[in-house]
Amino acid sequence: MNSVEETQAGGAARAGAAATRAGFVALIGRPNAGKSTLLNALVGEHLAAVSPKAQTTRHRIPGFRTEGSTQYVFVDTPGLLDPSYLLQERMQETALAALEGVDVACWLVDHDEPSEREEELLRKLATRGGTGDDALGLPLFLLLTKSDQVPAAKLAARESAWGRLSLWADCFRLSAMTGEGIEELLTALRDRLPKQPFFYGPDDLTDLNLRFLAAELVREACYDELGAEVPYSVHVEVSEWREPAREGEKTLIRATVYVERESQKGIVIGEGGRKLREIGRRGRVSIEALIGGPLFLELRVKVRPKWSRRDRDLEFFGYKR
Ligand SMILES: Nc1nc2c(ncn2[C@@H]2O[C@H](COP(=O)(O)OP(=O)(O)OP(=O)(O)O)[C@@H](O)[C@H]2O)c(=O)[nH]1
Ligand SMILES: [Mg+2]
Repeated sequence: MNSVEETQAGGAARAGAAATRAGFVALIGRPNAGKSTLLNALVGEHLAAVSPKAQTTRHRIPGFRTEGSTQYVFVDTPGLLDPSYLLQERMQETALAALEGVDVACWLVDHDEPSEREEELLRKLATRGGTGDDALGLPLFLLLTKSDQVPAAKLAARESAWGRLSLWADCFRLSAMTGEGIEELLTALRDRLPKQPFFYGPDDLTDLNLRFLAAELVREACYDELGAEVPYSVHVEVSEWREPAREGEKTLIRATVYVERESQKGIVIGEGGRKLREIGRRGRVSIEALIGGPLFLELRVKVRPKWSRRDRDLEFFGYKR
């Protein structure tokens, strides 16, 4: 995958006579704020894993939306928190690195007021690129999410508490469920994107590969099916992907669900293999929607002790520094 900076440098070099606008928009915020749900709504495809459990996203997930002469490159990120073990540290690094080179950062909130740490980060971002007189500043949009489930009075109080920071280029009340605010957000973002050629084909939705996306959907199924703690110990790798040889045949995907302890392996498999079958069924349905055809999904479970706390395992699984 190209880094944002490399891609943007290429884009800028080709700019000039461009009649198009294109640019990068980061979605950042606390875990569970609704970033991945919004990314999927903006792109119109279930690219990013979503779950009611916090800390679902672990990687930078780009999703594209091309509309007429505008190309939005949205970047979903892991939720920002105080890391307490190595995987969480990697997730924070990934989220902050995803802000490099973006044109706009959307700060998503589903909570009432900023913490000191959040305020500090946002102030830093708002003056990104310099200090004093040459401060460039990253345009920050405040997105109050889940507006369909928050009473209007509460949303208004939330808006004024966050508004007091006086850092915002714009503010929106949004619901990824009803679509409230999405068109308004897109219009405001468009005006902030540089006039330059598209970075990707107009039909492209992401530059992530299908193996990665499929593994994420199996992991999402694990979040749905497994109790409180186990999903945090789950990593999924696709080991084999076989396209159908003939029309009417199924795609074959073999994937491994890694956990950290023998007891977790038992939980993932479940009595008589029932849990794993249900994870497989959910994962298959999501992946079939993504690839647009029938799938045979084979899962197995392996223990990799304490992988979420070990540097070498994290690197092996692609959680890069
Ligand atoms: N009612 C309602 N629920 C929402 C909305 N957006 C997200 N949710 C729910 O909020 C929960 C968290 O959503 P995610 O999109 O996974 O949140 P996230 O910010 O990506 O979370 P992390 O990846 O953990 O940082 C899920 O249960 C979503 O279904 C919304 O607009 N309305
Ligand atoms: Mg997410």
